[in-house]
Amino acid sequence: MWDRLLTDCHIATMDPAVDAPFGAIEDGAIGIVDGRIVRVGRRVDLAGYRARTVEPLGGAWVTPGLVDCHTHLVFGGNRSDEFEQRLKGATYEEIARAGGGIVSSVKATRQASLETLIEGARPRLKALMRGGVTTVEIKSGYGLDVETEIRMLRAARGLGDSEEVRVVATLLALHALPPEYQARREAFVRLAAEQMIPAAKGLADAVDAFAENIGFTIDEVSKLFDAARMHKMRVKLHAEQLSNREGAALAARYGALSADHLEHADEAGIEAMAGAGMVAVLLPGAFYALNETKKPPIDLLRKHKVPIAIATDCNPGTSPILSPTLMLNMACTLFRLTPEEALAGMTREGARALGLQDEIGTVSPGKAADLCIWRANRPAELCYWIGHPGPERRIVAGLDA
Ligand code: DI6
Ligand code: FE
Repeated sequence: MWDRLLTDCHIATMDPAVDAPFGAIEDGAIGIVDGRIVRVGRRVDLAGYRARTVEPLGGAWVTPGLVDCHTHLVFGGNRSDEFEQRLKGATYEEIARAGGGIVSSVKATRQASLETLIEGARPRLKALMRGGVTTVEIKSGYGLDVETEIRMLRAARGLGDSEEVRVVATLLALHALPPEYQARREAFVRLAAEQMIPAAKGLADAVDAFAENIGFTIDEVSKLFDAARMHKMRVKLHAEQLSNREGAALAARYGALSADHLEHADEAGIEAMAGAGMVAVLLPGAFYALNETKKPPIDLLRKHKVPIAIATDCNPGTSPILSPTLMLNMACTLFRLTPEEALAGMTREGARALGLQDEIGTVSPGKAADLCIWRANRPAELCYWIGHPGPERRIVAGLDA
């Protein structure tokens, strides 16, 4: 006897084994036991099974729960003042060099208690959940000292413990150089490698860095990644967002989960990513908010069959975005992804970018029952609306959330 049988629905399984656009099964049904999907198929084929509750969904579309695989959801304060400065003509890089940018969020974050960080982030998390998110990655990176980085990771964990959402926490150890290390870059990189990583072990699932002219050099990132490797932690990298530093190739050498942003990536970098089995995480919200014009090389990613994930990059500086479905739209409108590619980017490939591809990301037997139920006639509607209100219901681990 199954726990639940969802029936009278269409399913965008996003499972490549289902040979149809969106892996769609029309007029389908889903069996759930102990929080996991046990059977997915056509309604007529599942009609003989018994379940404690049988729920006809009135022709709704069911998708995997959305996966937001790149956010900086936890931070103190916000940066609406810099938004105004940018509107007057200042660039993101100029503001950063003048001591604003990431460093201004660092000041506010260091002053915030664990509770303030959690309660500040909760409404943002709830907005993402209303939009359909069932798994979210949250990075640290606004502490830039051991104590505050750990507090941020605890805040991420605290949010996961108190809300119906899976949280994956990432130590963003090299995000910006804090003011007290201005003339001592090497010492800061050592602090990150030798103290932050060991302290974050067990709390963070992966280690990240910002390879950029206003961030860190390839050599500095290598030192961090060497330490991550020593502590058996996976890595990922903010790469080629504002310029090409050959970060994608570096990440590939360390077997990274993903390289993220990639607007300025070249073919050599993309080839290296393909060879390492990495995911390209594209962040159309940051591209939009910074009014960028250089798009990530989508055709090269397709040519080399690098999986594409899409995420909000929710952060106070370059991507103050709280809507996952808006990212689906922007991935299509700004980056010319197909709706199927965009939805795969926030489900199957988002899961892959977190190393969770065997657990979540498609509606397939054996995976966790993380689902969204949408009142829609076609899956492309999820990408088509600007300002979509979100799914009618979310199910996390088989339970209504
Ligand atoms: N790239 C980004 O888009 C964010 N961090 C990063 O490395 C921006 C973070 C911020 O401006 O606060
Ligand atoms: Fe980011």
